[in-house]
Amino acid sequence: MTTSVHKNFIAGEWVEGATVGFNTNPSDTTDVVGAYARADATQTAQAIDAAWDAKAVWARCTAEQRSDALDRIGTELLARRDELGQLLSREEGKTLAEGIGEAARAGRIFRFFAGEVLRASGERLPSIRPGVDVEVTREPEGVVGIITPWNFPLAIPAWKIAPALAFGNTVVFKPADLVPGSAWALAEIIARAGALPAGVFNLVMGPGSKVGHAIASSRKVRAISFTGSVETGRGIGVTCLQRGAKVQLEMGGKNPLVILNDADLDTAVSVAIQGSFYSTGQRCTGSSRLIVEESIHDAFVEAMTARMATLRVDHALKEGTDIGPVASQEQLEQDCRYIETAIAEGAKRVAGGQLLTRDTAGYYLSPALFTQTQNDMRINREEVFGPVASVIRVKDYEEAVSVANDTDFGLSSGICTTSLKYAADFKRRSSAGMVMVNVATAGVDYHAPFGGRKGSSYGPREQGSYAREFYTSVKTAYTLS
Ligand code: UN1
Repeated sequence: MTTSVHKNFIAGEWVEGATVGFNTNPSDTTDVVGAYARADATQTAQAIDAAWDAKAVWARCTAEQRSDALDRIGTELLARRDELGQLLSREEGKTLAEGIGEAARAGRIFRFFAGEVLRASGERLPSIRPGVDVEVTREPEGVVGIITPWNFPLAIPAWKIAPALAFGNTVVFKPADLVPGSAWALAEIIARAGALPAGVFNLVMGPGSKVGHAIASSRKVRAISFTGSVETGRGIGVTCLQRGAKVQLEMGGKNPLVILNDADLDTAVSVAIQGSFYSTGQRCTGSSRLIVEESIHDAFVEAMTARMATLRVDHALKEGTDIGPVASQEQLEQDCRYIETAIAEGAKRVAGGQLLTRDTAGYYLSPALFTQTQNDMRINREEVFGPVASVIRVKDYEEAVSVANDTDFGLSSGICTTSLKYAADFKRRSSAGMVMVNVATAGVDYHAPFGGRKGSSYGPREQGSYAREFYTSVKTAYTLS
C-alpha cells in the first residue's frame, strides 16, 4: 500500500512524527484507513513551546477575529458532514447516521462558541471602601492540553477545542491513538479554515504514554481537559495537582435507567435500547443498569428482547445497520470478559453477547441483556463500555432510587415514568450530574452543561456557557480613583 502519512501540526507547519501508525476499520480489519504520524515526548515539547509562544498573540486578537475563525471552522464541518461522518464511521465503527450526526454536532459546537466569544462579560461590584471600584474579569488560562477518547472522535475534540480557542487559549491537542483520522481531518480544517496565527492550535498524534504524559507533566501547560478511562484520568489528575495545573476530567459511568410500573412500555424500551446499545454501547453516558419495578419486569424484559432481535449488527457503513462493530480487538476482549464474569456471578443471559460473523471480518458482537443481576455484582459496579446491559429487579420506587444512586459513578441517570410526582422526585434525588426523564441517558445537547459527580467527573462542567469556568481564569481588580 502506498499512502502518504498524515502529519502532526506544530507551530503552523505540518511535520513528520517520530514513528508512523496505521488505523484500521473495525467493520473490516483488512481495510487500512490511513497512515498517521506519531509523536514522541520531544516533539510534544515542541508543540507545547509553540503554543506557549503564541499565547500573547492570540489573547490580543479581537473578539471578532476569534469569533470569525470559529465560525469558519464550524461552517466547513457542517458543509462536509457527510464525508467526515463517513470517515468517522469507517475508523471508529459507529453507524453512518451516527457518524454524520456527530460531524454535524462538531460543526454546531464551533458555531455556538463563535457566538460565546462575543457574549463574554465581566462584573462590576460596589466596594466596601469609599472611592474604590471592584471589577471582575476573565482571562485565558494560557496553554491548554486537550486529551480525547476514541468513542467520539469529532464531537469531544470539538467541545474542548472550540471553547479553549474562544476564550483566548492556545491548544495542544492529543487525540486517541485508535482514531487519528477524524482528529487529523478536524485539525486540517482548524488549521486552514481557522487561519489562526502559527502555534495557536497544535496537533500531536501518538501514544498516551509519551504524548499524553508529556502534556500532563509540562509546566507550560496551565490546564488540561481530559475525557477517557478512570485509570488514565486519575493519573493525569494527580500529575496536574502536583504541579498546580487546572484539570477537568470526564471519566466513566455506570448509569442507571429506572423503569417504573407506570412507564409507557414502548417508550421505556426505546429509551433503554438507545441508551444501552446505540453507538455499540461505547458511551460514558450509556445506560448499563436497567432498574425495573417488579410488576413491569417480565413485560419489559420480553419487549426488550423482542426489540433487540430486530437490531441489525453489521458493517458501520452498510445501509440498514443499527449497531456497528466494537471499536477494537482490545475493547471486544474486555466486553467478552465482562460477559463471562456476569455469567460466572450468576446473571442470566437472556439475549445476545455472541460474536457474530459478517461478510467482512470485524469486531461484531450482538447486544447482550442480563437478568437476575444484583447491584453488587461486578457487571453492575464496573464500566464495560460495550453493548451490554443488565436488569436489576426492584420492589418499588424507593428501592429503585437507592439502587440507582448506589454506585461509585454519577454521570447520567434516567427514569421512565408517566408520573409527574416520581419524575420530579427522581430529578431531585438522583446523585448523577445529568438526569433524564423518558429520554435516553446518552445523547446530550451541545449547548447545555455536561458533566457528572462522584467518580465520573472532576472539575468544572463542559459545554454551553458553563465551559468558560474551565477555560478562563478570574481576575478581581480594585481601583481607587
Ligand atoms: C453523549 O452521550 O451525547 O465519552 C455524549 C462519552 C461522553 C460523551 C457522551 N463524554 O461517552
